[in-house]
Amino acid sequence: MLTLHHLEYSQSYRVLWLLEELGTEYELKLYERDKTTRLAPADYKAVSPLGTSPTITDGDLNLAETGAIFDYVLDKHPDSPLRPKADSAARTDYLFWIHAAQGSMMPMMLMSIVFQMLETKSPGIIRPLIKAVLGKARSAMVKPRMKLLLDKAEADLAATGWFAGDSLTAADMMMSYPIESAHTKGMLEGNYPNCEAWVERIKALPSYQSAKEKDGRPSAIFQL
Ligand SMILES: N[C@@H](CCC(=O)N[C@@H](CS)C(=O)NCC(=O)O)C(=O)O
Repeated sequence: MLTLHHLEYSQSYRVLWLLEELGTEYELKLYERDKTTRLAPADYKAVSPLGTSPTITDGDLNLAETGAIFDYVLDKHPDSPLRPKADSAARTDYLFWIHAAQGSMMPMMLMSIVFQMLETKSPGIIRPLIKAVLGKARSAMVKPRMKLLLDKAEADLAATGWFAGDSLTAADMMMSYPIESAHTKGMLEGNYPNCEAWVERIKALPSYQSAKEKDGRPSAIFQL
């Protein structure tokens, strides 16, 4: 049976949500973060090929990377509407957002976290210099790219309230981590009503709620 190795406070909740929405049978193994480093503990590192969460095992298979896990699970449910068919009208938007989530939004979020770490952990004497350099990188790259992505998300959600087609797909699930993170950071307030409404829409879904219950903790956004 498929086992989801789920690290607390991590983007692994998206896989949990996918499994709950599909109503498929699976086993859930919860792991706590290392109290000092906040990274995955040694037993998690041992089970995951990259040491990162999410990771699934299924018989001899051992698979990391959220996108790869989504495709593996969806391949086992070929008729699920969560992945619009190749010839459907929703397919292009589906492909765009499922890849933009991991390929464009998550890297910007990761850069923000790393910049923040560099600022807080750099020695006091050079901190003002580090802050000034990182501030420039933020203004030149991170903020404008995030704005373009959020503007497009806002425009695309206007049509149906979903990222691809007129119902929930795996693209919405993949986008949940970056958009909820932006929401938690106050980046949506005032400017992105469609994104804010979408956050409320996904939170109301029974599968999202049961995933959060199984997660057992509020998903802390922006952790490495
Ligand atoms: N691109 C990877 C990123 C995985 C990742 O960085 N996961 C974080 C949790 S949000 C993690 O495992 N952190 C703990 C660690 O690196 O030890 C994916 O989508 O699966």
